[in-house]
Formats: sequence, structure tokens, C-alpha cells
Amino acid sequence: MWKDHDMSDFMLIDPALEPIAAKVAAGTRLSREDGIALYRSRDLIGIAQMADQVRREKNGDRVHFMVNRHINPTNVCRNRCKFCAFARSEGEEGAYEMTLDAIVAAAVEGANDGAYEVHIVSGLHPDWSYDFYVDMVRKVREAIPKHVIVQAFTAVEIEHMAIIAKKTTLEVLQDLKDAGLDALPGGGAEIFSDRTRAAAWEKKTTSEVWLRIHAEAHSLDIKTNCTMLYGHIETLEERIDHLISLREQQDASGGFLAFIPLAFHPANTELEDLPGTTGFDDLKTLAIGRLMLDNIPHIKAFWIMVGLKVAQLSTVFGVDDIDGTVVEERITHMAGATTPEALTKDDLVAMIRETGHTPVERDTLYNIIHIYDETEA
Ligand code: V47
Repeated sequence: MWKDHDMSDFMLIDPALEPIAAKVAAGTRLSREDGIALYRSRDLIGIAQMADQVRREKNGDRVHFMVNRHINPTNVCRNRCKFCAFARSEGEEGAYEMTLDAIVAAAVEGANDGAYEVHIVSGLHPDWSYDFYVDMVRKVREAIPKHVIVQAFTAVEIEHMAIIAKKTTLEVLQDLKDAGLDALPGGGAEIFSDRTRAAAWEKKTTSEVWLRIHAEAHSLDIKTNCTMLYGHIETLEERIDHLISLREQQDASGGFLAFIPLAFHPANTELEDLPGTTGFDDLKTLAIGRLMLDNIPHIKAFWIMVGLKVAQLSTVFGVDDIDGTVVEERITHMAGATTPEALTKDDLVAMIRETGHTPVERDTLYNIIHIYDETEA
């Protein structure tokens, strides 16, 4: 059995962390300055102890995973963000687009393999119609059992649909919900800063619109996730401001389920001279996410991006979720990821069990599918 800490239990090397530890022990919200002090500190184990305490208060000794299936219907995209290796222009070598039948077949295959989620994210195809997107959700929904959750389209795609349909984003979300959409993934947030946006993703959805679309989804009882793309041109202060914007949004609309920091992969992007993230930074960012986002229930390490070893370690750095079986992942692999594209349920259970936590299979909404006891294979 794990025991709860008071501040005196945290073994801190960095005295700058002491006032933060007192706040964590008392359950007091951390400030912008606290967040920056955490990032400036090298006391990774001190930060881990605090994040682990918060993680256990929220999620006990459980670490979640899921059986899911990612589908990326097209990489044709009119935005062409500098950090993205996935996007192609129409007709460019490597550009692809799936038919509706192929998208539905991939979803059915996922469901037959035991997935509880199909996760659909695409580029912004200049020729796809609004009806195509709505039909995609309807046909996928009709083809798979009700318990399989359709988590589809980032806020960036929702804004794109609103533009092509000449509708409001709220109307688009309502249409998609009526067609069977259950949840939105958290992508496309990047870093909420006009400076970084102007420098590297100027055509993309603004911070205000990204946050508004998630608030609208929450108002329709569509749960969503949130992300932060880190390790490129952003400053540490911009990371903390991003986290605070997410925290404020969650205070206001309450529908974020999980925060997923996305570790930048530079290969084949316009930012390929940048070094990418380190394991130290990945673990620190996950832990700081846990500490700053006191109102978001789950922190997810996407093993595809941080790697299997960091994902496993992250379960003592505030993380209570290591995502899923995934099966087919293109966005990070086209940017140089060397992780596998898929894991089995047994891989995930074994990874979690080795850390002493209880593996829990969940669905997108964190409904529990199965709790693995100590002996179960
Ligand atoms: O929106 C793009 C990011 C996102 C790169 O909600 C990159 O459960 C790193 O959002 N290096 C898509 N990241 C992935 C995503 C996601 C993944 C897993 C789970 C969930 C969830 C959401 O990936 C994009 C963008 O922010 N991205 N290029 C890159 N080179």
C-alpha cells in the first residue's frame, strides 16, 4: 500500500522547490511563477515525488491503457505547419487519401480486434466536402458496436469544416454529434502563443478558437482531451502560459478528460535542425503537467512520442495513462519516431505491472473495462 505524503516526506535537493512542495502537500493551486520555478529546477526526483503524490490522490495506484485504433484518412493538408512531417499538398509524392469504405473497414477491423475507441485525425483536405466528414462519422458509427467510441477530429478540423460548410463551429459539433461523434482528441493546440504561431503555424487555428471549440464541445457534453506540442521553438514561460490557459478553460467548461504533452519530432520537418526533446525534459513536462493541471483528471504519456522506456518511467512522474495499442500511427513516424506502430494488450499490461501499479483497461471516457489483478496474464 502506498502512503500519503506531507511536505516533510518530499526529499528535495533544490531549496527553490520547498514553497511549491508546501503548496502541493496542502492541495493549493500552483502559480505561473511556481510553474516556471519547476521548469528551471534540475531536481527531477523532487518534482517526481510531488507529481506522484498528486497522481495517487487522483488515480490511486491505477495506470490506464486502452485498446484503440488510430486512423489518419488523409495527409493532404492546406495548412503546412513547419513542425509537421505528415502533411502533403495535393498531387505531391507521398500524398494519400482513403475512401469512406476504407476508413469504415479500418474502424471495423479495429472493433473486431477488441478496440474500444477509433481515433480519427486528418489533414485539411481542400476538396473534401462537409457531407464527406459527417458521412464518415455516420458510417463508422453504424458499422461498429455502440461500446466502441468514435473520437474524431481536432479543433483544427472542426474549424475547417465550419469554414467549408459556412456554419458555426457549434453547429458543426452538433451535426457531428447527431451523426455519432462521441469525443474530440486533443491535437492541434500546439503552443498558445501568437509568437510561435506566427513563426511556425501561421495558417492554423488560433488559441482563442481552439479553446472556444473545446468549450463548445463541452457544452454539448462531448468530452475532449488537450495537448501541448513542446520541444521546438517555444520558451518555458510559453509552456507554462499554455498550461494555465488549459487550466482556466477547464475551470470554465470542465470537459477535458486528459492532458497529453506531445514531444516534438523534428525529422523531415522544416524545423529538422532542432534537436528534439530529451528524456529529462519529457519526464519533467509530464510531471509539471500533473502539478499545474490540478483540475484535469488524467495525464497521458503517448508512448508513440516519448518512447516505451520513458512512458513506463512516467508512471512515477505523475502519469496515470499510457494510451493504447494504436495499431497504425503516421504523424510521429513520418517525423522520425522509432517506436513500434502498435503494442499488444499484453505488452501494455506487462509494462504497467513492472512498475508496481495496477493495469486498468479503460475506454475513451475512462469507463473501466477491466482491472488486472496481480496474477492475471
Ligand atoms: O495535432 C504534429 C502533433 C498531433 C508532430 O487526444 C507532432 O487522445 C510531434 O493530438 N512531432 C496529433 N508531434 C496527435 C494527437 C494525439 C495523439 C495521441 C492521443 C491524443 C488524444 C491526441 O500531433 C497534432 C500535432 O499537435 N504533431 N507533428 C511532430 N513532428
